[in-house]
Amino acid sequence: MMNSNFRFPISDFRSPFARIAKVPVVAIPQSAIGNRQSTMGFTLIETLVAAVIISLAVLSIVAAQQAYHRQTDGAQQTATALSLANEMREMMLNLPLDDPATGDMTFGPETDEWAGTAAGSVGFFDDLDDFAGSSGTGLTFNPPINAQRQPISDMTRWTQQITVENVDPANISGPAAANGSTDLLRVTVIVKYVQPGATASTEITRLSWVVAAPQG
Ligand SMILES: [Ca+2]
Ligand SMILES: [Ca+2]
Repeated sequence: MMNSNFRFPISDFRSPFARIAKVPVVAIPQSAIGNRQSTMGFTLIETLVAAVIISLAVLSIVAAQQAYHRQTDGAQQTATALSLANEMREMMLNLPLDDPATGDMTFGPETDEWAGTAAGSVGFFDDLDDFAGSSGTGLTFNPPINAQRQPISDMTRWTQQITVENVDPANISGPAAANGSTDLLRVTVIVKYVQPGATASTEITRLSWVVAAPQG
């Protein structure tokens, strides 16, 4: 018969979870939990600030690209304009100051050299002052022409404006002298361009040089 006084000492009991139960519990400060939570997402303010910074960066890049393209376009236009001015200069290099047939009798194209337009007459010109045109004030070529006096038909936005004038030998960069009054001719080629979206042309470059009559 079982002794009813038997008592199992509960302190001697060893359950399988006893070791786990003895693992010390480390308390985590609330402040640490709070910091960790703050790194797990962005507030609305942070998102807005980031969006503004990114927008400013994108705008800066776009502005820099536009400035670069403007600079590149300007350099290309200047190079093209200089090339067109040089075409004109090359064409005129070997022309005398006076007409081979009539001498200095006519400042401008001789009668049989003017066909009504600059483009139609330029093939007949055989002295420098012919380029003063029938009015004596110069000629305009649009489309521009090359050194062989042919129109460059795919460059209709470009214009060569040429003036030929006598100058005082003591002041070759000064005001023009009366037509036919000196043995020095100043030739000026102004190259203009109609920018995309514009209706009027603007000057891109100009080239000017002085030619003296041969001595003797
Ligand atoms: Ca002539
Ligand atoms: Ca002439």
